[in-house]
Amino acid sequence: MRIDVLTVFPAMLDGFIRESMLKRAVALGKVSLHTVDLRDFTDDVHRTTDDRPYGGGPGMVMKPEPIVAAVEAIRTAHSRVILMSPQGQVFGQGMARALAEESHLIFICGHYEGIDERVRGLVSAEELSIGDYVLTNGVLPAAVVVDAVVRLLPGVLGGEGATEEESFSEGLLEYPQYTRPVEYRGLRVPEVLRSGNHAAVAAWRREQAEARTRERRNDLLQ
Ligand code: 9D3
Repeated sequence: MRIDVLTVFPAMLDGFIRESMLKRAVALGKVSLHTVDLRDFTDDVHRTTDDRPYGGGPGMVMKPEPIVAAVEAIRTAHSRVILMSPQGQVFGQGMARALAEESHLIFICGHYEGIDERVRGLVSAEELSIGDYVLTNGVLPAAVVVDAVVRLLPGVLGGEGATEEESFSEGLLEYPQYTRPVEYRGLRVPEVLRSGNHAAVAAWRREQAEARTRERRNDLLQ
């Protein structure tokens, strides 16, 4: 898979890539990840990427030309173009699974008050949000989506991914986990986990996952 992330803050993402699981995926050749500086697609001496909004109002709007030029330079017939935006469809594990099937993803990150509305249609972008809270720009949202997608690529998590996704796709929260020591500050690890009875362990985990989901995230059970 190839991923390009278009932003005026490429260094923000480069740091994340260098320090995360993404570095391993890149080293293994599972993904080629590129940050693209939108300023490289400007043609004025000031390398301008934003301008004042028509109709007035506070802040600046991202100009269409650098973004459209960058997408047109990078895209192929097989590219899926994703505009990170608070107005987008809310990203979830289902979308992560769908995006993991693609061969080329292009993420556009906004800054300032937003992006000129004409961009979306001109590059046939779908809009994605990561949830209902206000961030200062789209770089962290793009990093969130890239992280969720890349970890699903075959071989990135050494094959654990698939199994874990199955349990997530059942729509339950995870069961509680314990490691040594068996007693810590007077708190003991549940006996069943040390019983060696695999069927009993599986049943206990299932009950715990269901009880947790009911208490904390009843919406997932609906
Ligand atoms: C405060 C400015 N807002 C009113 C004019 C609009 C606005 C523009 C740009 C609000 C946030 C942003 C920056 N956020 C994103 O680009 C973004 C985002 C988010 O803030 N929350 C959840 N998902 C996403 S995806 C992109």
